[in-house]
Amino acid sequence: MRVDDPAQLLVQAKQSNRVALARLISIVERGGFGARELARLTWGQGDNSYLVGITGSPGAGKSTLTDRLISQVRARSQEVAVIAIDPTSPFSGGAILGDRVRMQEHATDQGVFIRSMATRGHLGGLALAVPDAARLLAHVGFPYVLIETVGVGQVEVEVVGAADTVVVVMTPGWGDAIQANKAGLMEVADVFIINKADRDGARETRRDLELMLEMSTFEGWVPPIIETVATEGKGIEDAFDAIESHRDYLERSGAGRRKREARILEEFTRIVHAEVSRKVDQLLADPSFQARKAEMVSGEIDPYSIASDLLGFEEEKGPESL
Ligand SMILES: Nc1nc2c(ncn2[C@@H]2O[C@H](COP(=O)(O)OP(=O)(O)OP(=O)(O)O)[C@@H](O)[C@H]2O)c(=O)[nH]1
Ligand SMILES: [Mg+2]
Repeated sequence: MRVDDPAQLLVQAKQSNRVALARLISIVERGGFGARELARLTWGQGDNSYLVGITGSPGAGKSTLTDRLISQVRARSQEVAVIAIDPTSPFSGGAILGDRVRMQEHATDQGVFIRSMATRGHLGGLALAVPDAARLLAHVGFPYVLIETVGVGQVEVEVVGAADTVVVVMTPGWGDAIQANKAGLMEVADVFIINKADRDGARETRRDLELMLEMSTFEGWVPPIIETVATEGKGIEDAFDAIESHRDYLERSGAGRRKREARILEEFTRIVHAEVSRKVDQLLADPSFQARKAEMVSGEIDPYSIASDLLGFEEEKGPESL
């Protein structure tokens, strides 16, 4: 047996073996063959799990808030897994340590699994690693999965936007609502949290948000705005209630099922893109291409022709062809 055999680890992880689960997350993180094998093993199950995405600007208090939400889930005797995505730091260092410290209260609780995840090795990056990780956690039986990510880049917004409920965390002051709007977070938000409401400016942020919401159109669900002071545990029950209300809404209206279907199709598209890109890398590394590269560089043949040959495409002629 391979040390990192996904099937074997999966059996162990389902028996609440946290070391095995941590190893599986590392497999997801690395991407490649192991991650693909794992995706095959976990596909199509875990529909009973609820995925909550928590995003917002750096330092908004996402981890502190997540820590408090864990307590809410645990108070209902449910198990919860948390993945904190760490897309930027080159080593699994600072940010991860910070997250761990902030969620340390739960470190000895067997019903809580917390992991930071970096996705640099993964060819599909964040876009594939996050759904892979969420599916894995659902598969091993966590009814609640929380994903924390900094909502700055387009891919991150897309990824977190695929969660069942998307929580966007802001802080008082005039900047955050505008930044969130620019980042495209307004379209994916299901619940807004104004954290650090102990600071000045919470009312202004609420007003900014309300104005932006007035200019948007909603079908069925209007995102509520909840104020919290995560460090003091204030407003946390309201925040959790808002998440649960959104969940009820998704179930009642059928929007939840549509969202999940859209998520699968989107994931599929990403997988195809990643697979094609992997194939292209293989072709470019092939020795037969190296010879042609010399012809291209010396001006004997143009790059378009080589690209067509390489990919096995017939060149399409006609006004509509790209
Ligand atoms: N005053 C105040 N400070 C808070 C509140 N919530 C969190 N903080 C503090 O804000 C800082 C950042 O909190 P984190 O929970 O790490 O924020 P984050 O959004 O997870 O940060 P990154 O993951 O690094 O983007 C910490 O020093 C917290 O103690 C709050 O409600 N009020
Ligand atoms: Mg954090």
